[in-house]
Amino acid sequence: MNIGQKIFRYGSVTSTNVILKELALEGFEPGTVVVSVIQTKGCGRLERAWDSPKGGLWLSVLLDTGGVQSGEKFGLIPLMTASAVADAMASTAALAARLKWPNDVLINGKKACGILGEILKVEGKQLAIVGIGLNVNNPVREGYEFSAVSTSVSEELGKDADLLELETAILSELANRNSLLNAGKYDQILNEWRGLSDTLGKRVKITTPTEEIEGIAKDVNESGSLVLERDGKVETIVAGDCEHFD
Ligand code: BT5
Repeated sequence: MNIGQKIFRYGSVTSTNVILKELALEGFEPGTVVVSVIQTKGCGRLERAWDSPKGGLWLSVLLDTGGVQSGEKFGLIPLMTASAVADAMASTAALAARLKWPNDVLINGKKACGILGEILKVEGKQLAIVGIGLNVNNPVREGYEFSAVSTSVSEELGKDADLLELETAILSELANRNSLLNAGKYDQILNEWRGLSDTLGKRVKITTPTEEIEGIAKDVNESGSLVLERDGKVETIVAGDCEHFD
């Protein structure tokens, strides 16, 4: 099934990722999409809350990852999804988005979109759910710890954007990259991400559940991990929160 051939649309759900997981377990095929006007319990990574008021694009996509040759390549899914969102924003809203490792899409240095990837097995089939939260016509709410470092498409454009047009473009860009992933064209995914990256070349601080690491972001490796240079030594980081220093 093509991505977006079956789209479930809701006014309100807890989390589109949670609903899509239920649908996947019921047997709905890869390519199925869940979109909701609001989420009452939108989630970020590490069970953090994702603010999801009306006006944003909150969606999840069930991906077939049957062609992926090894589990470590699943780290490429957030990267290819971020590139898909950036390309869709460029083509539909003429916005030049940049990417922050591992899962953020920035406009003018502020987070406009977060991505939540999850892997699941249904009847022996390896699938992935990718959740995309893009602030579109919802001005970022004030009073949150993220307010000052976040933005939305409408804030950057100075006018509202067409939600459906953005959604369609994102699904089509994601379908292209999912095909690359299943065909083993990992370099193409990585090179595109590198070209859109705002992280590479910068001094960064990475916070993991156990430590804080500062260094220069050198590259992403073939499994999407960040390659960092610290005190002349090279380290790879699989997951963490990244802060950019200028
Ligand atoms: C993410 O997590 O950035 C992943 C967000 C994924 C959301 C989508 S919406 C559709 C699908 N369904 C879901 O339930 N989730 C996915 P993380 O990197 O952990 O960032 C979370 C942090 O971003 C929070 O702790 C806040 O500081 C901040 N944040 C929360 N809501 C935000 C928003 N609307 N815009 C910008 N930043 C936000």
